[in-house]
Amino acid sequence: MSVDRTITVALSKGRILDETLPLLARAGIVPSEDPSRTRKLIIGTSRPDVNIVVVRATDVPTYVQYGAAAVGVAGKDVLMEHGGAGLYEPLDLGIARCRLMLAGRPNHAPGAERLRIATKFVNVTQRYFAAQGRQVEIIKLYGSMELAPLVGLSDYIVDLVDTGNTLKANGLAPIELIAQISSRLVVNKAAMKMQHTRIQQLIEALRPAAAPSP
Ligand code: PRT
Ligand code: MG
Repeated sequence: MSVDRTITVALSKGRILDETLPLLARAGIVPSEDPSRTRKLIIGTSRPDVNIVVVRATDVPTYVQYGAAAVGVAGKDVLMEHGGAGLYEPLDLGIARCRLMLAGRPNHAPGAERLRIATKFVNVTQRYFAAQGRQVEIIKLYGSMELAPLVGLSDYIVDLVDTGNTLKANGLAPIELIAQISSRLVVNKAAMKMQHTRIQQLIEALRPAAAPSP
């Protein structure tokens, strides 16, 4: 970990970027070009000591874990799946809210064999069913999970649900709530020590914009 004067913030395109930029703006941090339009991956900001990097949502914890970005914003779903090694999670930003759910066809009667669950959240799903002593077979997918029960690939899926429209459009229904999800500020543990003042200032600047603690 270098004693760097710059704080790099890792964000992902899409809803996290869209909902984080207003929070950063209130903390006085405005990107020097539109991160959703530029092809640049490292973007300067109105603060000479703060850069933004744009990475895949699932890669945010990895960049922060290894200190390539001192801080980042990631969904709790992504953090649960990553495991959180090397990360502090000081702030619930209350943005990009949704629910991680078990879902399936409403009248589906599973066979006698082990339940098959299609998901990209393999670790979370494994832990969820293991904690209940339920034996399942997990089928890893990278997207379009809703298709799996329709074509007989799986009995159920574990996926994120917001409005429920995607499930409904595919004749699926939510079955069990696994976790309430929102996006969190994550901080590299070593950076939290080495750049403590700078990072603590950033946390405090973002805190008023964040979700009120429940
Ligand atoms: O898209 P990419 O593969 O690059 O990565 P990603 O899908 O992880 O990124 P992105 O931007 O789609 O999601 C980033 C984060 O937003 C997630 O990690 C969640 O924490 C959060 N979030 C909030 C959501 C949703 N709401 C959401 N509705 N992420 C995904 N969805 C999808 C869901 O997977 C399903 O396909 O939207 C669909 C369901 O929406 P409804 O409204 O039809 O229920
Ligand atoms: Mg997506």
